[in-house]
Amino acid sequence: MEKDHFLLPNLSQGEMALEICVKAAAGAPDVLGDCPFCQRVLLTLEEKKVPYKLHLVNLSDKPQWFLEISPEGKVPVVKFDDKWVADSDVIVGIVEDKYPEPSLKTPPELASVGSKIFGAFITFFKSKHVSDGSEQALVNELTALDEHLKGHAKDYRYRSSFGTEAVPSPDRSWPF
Ligand SMILES: N[C@@H](CCC(=O)N[C@@H](CS)C(=O)NCC(=O)O)C(=O)O
Repeated sequence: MEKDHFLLPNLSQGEMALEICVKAAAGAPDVLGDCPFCQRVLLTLEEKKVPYKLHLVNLSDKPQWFLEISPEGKVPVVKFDDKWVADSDVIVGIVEDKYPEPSLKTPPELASVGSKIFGAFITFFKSKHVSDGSEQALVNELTALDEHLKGHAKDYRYRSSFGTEAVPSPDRSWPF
């Protein structure tokens, strides 16, 4: 299933939309699936207004053309200069280099903010004992992030170019 997304009203002559393969929702081939890695890349493209062409891939029944461009069978993959590139971290890095404005780079001093949440969540999720402290550890990490966000509101909010609503930067709100 393919959809064209052209956020810019017109592509300038010779400008190509990036192609991106992302996860389709289970049982709904036309709907974007619940892959946070894909969503991170899409948010980055949206914020930078990079035009893209979306390929929604059914990960339960991967088509052969997809396995040829993504041998590990993972999404997202994005085509840069005729080469398919995997891994959201790598993709976002390339997008940042190619389309620097607006900058979504995480300042080094903020790189570790929220980085323990995912691990704490997994520990809590797998916990077999209510009183093993994993719930409190997760609450502590979430509270620390909340406090940080409250104290750094200006670093995380800016006026969206789509309107007046302030939205968080996708990269800086990424907790993994
Ligand atoms: N490290 C990769 C992880 C990508 C990943 O694990 N994607 C999942 C979907 S959320 C996937 O494609 N899984 C393959 C499958 O479900 O068969 C990234 O950051 O892009």
